[in-house]
Amino acid sequence: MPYAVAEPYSWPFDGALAPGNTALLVIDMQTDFCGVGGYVDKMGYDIGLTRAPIAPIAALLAAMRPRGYTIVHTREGHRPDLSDLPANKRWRSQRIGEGGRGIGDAGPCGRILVRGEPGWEIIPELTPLPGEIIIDKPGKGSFCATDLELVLHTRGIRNLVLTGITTDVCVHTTMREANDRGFECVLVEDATAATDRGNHEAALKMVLMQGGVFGAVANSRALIEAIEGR
Ligand code: C5J
Repeated sequence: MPYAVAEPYSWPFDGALAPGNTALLVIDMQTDFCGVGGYVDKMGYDIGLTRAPIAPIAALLAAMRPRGYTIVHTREGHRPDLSDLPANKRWRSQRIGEGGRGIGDAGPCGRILVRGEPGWEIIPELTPLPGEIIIDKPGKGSFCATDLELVLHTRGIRNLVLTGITTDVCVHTTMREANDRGFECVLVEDATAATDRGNHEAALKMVLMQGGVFGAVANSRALIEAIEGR
């Protein structure tokens, strides 16, 4: 059975790891979250932290793409008319943004987290290939107000490998949403990152409680070894 070495249990729970039932989720690897001049950069956080997962994600893509695994990329962002941007989300973002600029306002990479703007694009290092699934989401979770669940069920996906940024916000929210929907989740510790190292560590620890309350935690090397059958 192809299990990956993981904590607090070898993943997936039943050893059923296969291209037909497993998807790689690459969450919000957008310029606004990890690029120079993007939203996170302009809020004053260290994009060295949010860029750290790029190489491990690229390694997972390199292992999973040729074997036929489903690849799903997500982008957090809002309609240009901001009709899907709750007032409280905008207000909070303006409290911390440089010069009072928040989501929807103009920045060095275009309007912050607005669909079609340069900052909203997925970074060039992880550009989706033709045919890969892209989910545009207005919220932190990837299941809220999207068709992700339908797409995964239609493909027969049961296992989710979660990567991307940020561990404590969009990745965790997505993992919790997925777990409650019956998906078997693993969070890849070196292929995720937060804007705060302590929050990343805490988010990993939360997964480990209660026998794996939301799933498991593994590193990219262990997953690649399982995927490659080593
Ligand atoms: C945040 C995300 N942190 N992708 N978004 O606002 O985690």
